[in-house]
Amino acid sequence: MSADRLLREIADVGRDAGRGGYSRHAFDDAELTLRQWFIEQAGMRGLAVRTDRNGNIWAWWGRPQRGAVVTGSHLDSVPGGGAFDGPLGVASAIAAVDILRAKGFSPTKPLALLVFAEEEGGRFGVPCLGSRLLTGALDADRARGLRDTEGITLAEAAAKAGHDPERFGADPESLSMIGCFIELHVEQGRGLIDMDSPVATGSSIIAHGRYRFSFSGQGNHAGATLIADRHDPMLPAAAVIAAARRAAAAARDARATVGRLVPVPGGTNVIASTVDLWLDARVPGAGRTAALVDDIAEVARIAAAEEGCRVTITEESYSDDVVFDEPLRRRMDRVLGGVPALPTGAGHDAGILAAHVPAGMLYVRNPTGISHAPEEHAEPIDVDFGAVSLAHVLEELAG
Ligand code: HGY
Ligand code: MN
Ligand code: MN
Repeated sequence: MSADRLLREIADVGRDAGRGGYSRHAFDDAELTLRQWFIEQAGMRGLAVRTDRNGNIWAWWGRPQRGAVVTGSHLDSVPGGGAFDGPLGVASAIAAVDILRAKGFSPTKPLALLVFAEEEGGRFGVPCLGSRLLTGALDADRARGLRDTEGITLAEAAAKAGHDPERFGADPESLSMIGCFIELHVEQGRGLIDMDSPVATGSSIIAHGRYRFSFSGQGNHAGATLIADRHDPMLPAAAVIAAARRAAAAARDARATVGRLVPVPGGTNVIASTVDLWLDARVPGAGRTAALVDDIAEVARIAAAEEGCRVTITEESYSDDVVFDEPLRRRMDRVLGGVPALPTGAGHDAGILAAHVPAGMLYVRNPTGISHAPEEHAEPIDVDFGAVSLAHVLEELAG
């Protein structure tokens, strides 16, 4: 079945009527439906399916063995995300198996499809949760205690979905099964449009971190409290949002975003008592993300003091710059007949795995260049070209 048709099969799962696009988060109904869909698709193809201790789903073509060629991505989305970020890589992996089987290919190396849990961190806040747990990059106790906006812990959500959260943790046995990992992903930018190419390989991922700024002041009445008597945490929060943009604009190739801000209690006629905001900061180069965040944190402290508020700043996740395995990338490039190599500012599970196994990425053209929004897109002809390209790469690596 073509990747485009597979995507159409799940096109109605997790639509978000309020935000637009899709909201599919770890172990919520939509993501569980997609997990079930993947397990059924794999079962229909005779792939042996097992879910590892961290909730990542493996589908084996042949007997599970060390050193396998593994390909996959994720099924969860950001809130109000697009249809392709994650599912395109999963659908293309399934379609690539069909393409290889149709041409009578049988792998001489073990080959597996892999779907990672909570790549976006959209529910529990830590991106690439499944691959970080698998590789030991995230402490299992910390993971179990992560809470969503309803206060539900990851352990509770995973248990409700039938997993045993006590088993979370580094899984060297599963990691040793991966000889190399290839992730196909919709491009999150306009590179392939500008270069007029349907696919590209991935060269690198820039460093990125997530930081929680918690401001506390004095809740009060919006009408009865004079300005001079206020300790309004929304003011230092506003200063941070503006400072993030200023600092990133002033630094080479830096990005800083505040996309999420939660005032408590959040009443129109109420001065907030606390305001939490999350900074997403990404700067290539050792130490540069931390330096950018330090500058922004200084603004937060000064603005909080001026308003008689307090602030705490917590790093919630950080990943260093990643350069993908160049011999693997060159091998992919040769098979694809010479395609662009794209750096990216978007994080991926392949980026987490790259520290442990040869990892590579294959990007598919996105005519809007927009991602993490409903306008994210890939044309059916490029979607299918991507799946054929992935099949060629898998044939080269597992043939
Ligand atoms: O945030 C990212 O870069 C990725 O989409 N998780
Ligand atoms: Mn994403
Ligand atoms: Mn993604």
